[in-house]
Amino acid sequence: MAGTQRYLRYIIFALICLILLFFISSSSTVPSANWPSYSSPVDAVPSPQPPQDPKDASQTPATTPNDAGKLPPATADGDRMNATFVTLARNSDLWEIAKSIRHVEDRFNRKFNYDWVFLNDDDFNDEFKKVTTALVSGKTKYGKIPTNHWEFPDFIDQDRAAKVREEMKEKKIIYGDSISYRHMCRYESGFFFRHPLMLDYEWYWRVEPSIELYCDINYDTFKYMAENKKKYSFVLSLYEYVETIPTLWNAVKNFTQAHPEHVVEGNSMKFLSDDGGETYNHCHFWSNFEIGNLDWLRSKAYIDYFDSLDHAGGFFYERWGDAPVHSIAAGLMLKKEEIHFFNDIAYYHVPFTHCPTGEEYRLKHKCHCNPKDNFDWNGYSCTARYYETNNMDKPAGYEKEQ
Ligand SMILES: Nc1nc2c(ncn2[C@@H]2O[C@H](COP(=O)(O)OP(=O)(O)OP(=O)(O)O)[C@@H](O)[C@H]2O)c(=O)[nH]1
Ligand SMILES: [Mg+2]
Repeated sequence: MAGTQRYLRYIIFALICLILLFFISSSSTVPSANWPSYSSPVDAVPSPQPPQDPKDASQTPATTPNDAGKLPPATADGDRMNATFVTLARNSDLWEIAKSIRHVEDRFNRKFNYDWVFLNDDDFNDEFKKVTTALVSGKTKYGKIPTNHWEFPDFIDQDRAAKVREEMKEKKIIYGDSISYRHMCRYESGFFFRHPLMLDYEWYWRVEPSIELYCDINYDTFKYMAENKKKYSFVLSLYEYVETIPTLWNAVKNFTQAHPEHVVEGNSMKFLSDDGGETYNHCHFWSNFEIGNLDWLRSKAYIDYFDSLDHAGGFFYERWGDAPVHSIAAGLMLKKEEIHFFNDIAYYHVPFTHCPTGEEYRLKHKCHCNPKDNFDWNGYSCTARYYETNNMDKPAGYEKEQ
C-alpha cells in the first residue's frame, strides 16, 4: 500500500511538472497581433563577409582611385561678373530648354549662380516660369519682346517677301517658308541685347533648347572674357548654306564703304574671305552658342552695321541667319585677338558636336563626349581656318583625332 501511495505521489508530481512546462512554453508563442510591427535594425546589417587578405584586395580593387580628392565647393569663391544667360524661347520649348538648363547648371552654373533671362514674342505661361525658375541657380527674368522688334519693318515689300518664301519652300530650303524663323533671326541679329532686361548686363551666354555640355567648366568664363579682352566667342564654326544669303556679302560691302571707320585693323578678314574681301567664303561661327560682350553689340559700330543690313532687306527677301550676321560683324569690327575659341567647352547642338581635342583634358574634366564625334577637323568646319587666321598651333594630337 505504502508502495502504491509513493507511486501515486510520483505520478502527481510528474503531472504538475508537465502542466507547468506546458504553460511556460505556450506563453512564448502567444501572438502579439495588435502590436506595431518593428523590423529589427539587425535585419539591415549586411551579412558578414569573410575577412579579406589585404594583398588580394590590392590586386583586384573593387573601385578605381579617385585622384581628384575631396569634392569641390558647392559654389566658387570670388566676385561675379555683370553677366547673364539669355534664351529666346516659346512656351512650347519648355522641356527642351529644361534639358539645356540642366546641362549648363550641372557643368557650370551651379558653381557660379548667374542669372538667366528668357525672352519671348508672346507671354511666358506659369508652367514655363515655374519649371525654369526651379532649375536655374541664379535669378530668372522673363521678358516679352516689344512688337516693333518682331514684325515686318515698313520698308519691306510684303508681296516680294511672300514670293521668296514660296520659292524657298519649293526648293526645300530649311525654314525657307517660315515667317517666325525670319523674325527670330532678325531679333537675334539686332535686338536681343537692347531688350530692357538685358540693359542691366555687360556679358551674355546664349543658350538654345536641346543643347548639351559634355565637360566640367570649373572657371568663370565671363571673367576669362573680360580679363583677356575678348568680345565674342564660339565653339563650332562651319560654312553657311549659300542659298540663304546670296546677297549678304554685297550688303556688307555697301556698309563698309559707307562706314570705313567701323572696320578695324588687324581683324579676321582672312577667316571670312579667301580673296582679301572681294567674296565671302561662307565661314561663320555657329551662334546657338555665344559668350559675348553686350556693350559691343550696343555700340554705334554694330548698330550702324545692323541697320544697314536690315534696310538691305535680306532678313525677309532671303533668309539671313543671325550666325553669319554676328560672325561677319565680329570678323570685321573686332581685332582678331578679341574673338575666342572655347576649345574647352564641349558642346552639342543638333547635328554637330564640339568635343575637346586631347584625352588628358577630357578625363580631367569628366567629359562624356565621344572624341570621334568632334566636328572641328572635319572638312566642313571652319575651325582650322580660325587657327590659321590667328597663327595659332592646333591642339596637340589633333591629327590623331581627325
Ligand atoms: N519666342 C520665340 N522663340 C523662337 C521662335 N522661333 C525660334 N525661337 C527660338 O530661337 C532660337 C533659335 O531657334 P531654333 O529653332 O533653335 O533654330 P535653329 O537652331 O536654327 O534650328 P534647330 O536645328 O531647329 O535648332 C531658339 O532658342 C528657339 O527657341 C519663335 O517663333 N518665338
Ligand atoms: Mg536651335
